[in-house]
Amino acid sequence: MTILTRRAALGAALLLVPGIAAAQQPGVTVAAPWTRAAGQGGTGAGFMTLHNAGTAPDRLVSARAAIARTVELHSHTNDNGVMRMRPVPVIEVPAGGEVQLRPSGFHLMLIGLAAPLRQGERIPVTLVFERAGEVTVELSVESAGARGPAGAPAAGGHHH
Ligand SMILES: [Cu+2]
Repeated sequence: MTILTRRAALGAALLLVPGIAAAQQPGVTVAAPWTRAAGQGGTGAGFMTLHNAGTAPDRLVSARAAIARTVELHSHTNDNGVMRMRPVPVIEVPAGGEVQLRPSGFHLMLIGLAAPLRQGERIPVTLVFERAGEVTVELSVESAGARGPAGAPAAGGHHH
């Protein structure tokens, strides 16, 4: 991958123009946020694609939702054949790139649901980015076994 070298080059470029970089940061956009039906008191998972049109990397540092007691950032790793979720402190969004939150990958974990997530509903969640600040999205609730958002293009597709 060339991301590390590109990051290094961008980092050097930003050092030359301190103060300007932040003002030029167009921020992060979110595509196809969705979740699965889940029961009251249980946990839900949030999935979406984070696009960073900016020239500097950004990081998702936290998230919150009125419907959940707490929202954690999780990764999903294959530990000798056993899939495990674990909290991560941040999710990196590369400059000029994107990161996907999806089943078996990074995701939001909505813990302690105050109400059920019912298919067809939309659940507001506020994402907090290091640079882009707060971005509120609505998770579209799909069926309990869904592998992706309804009506979305194939994985990797873009909404416009
Ligand atoms: Cu999780």
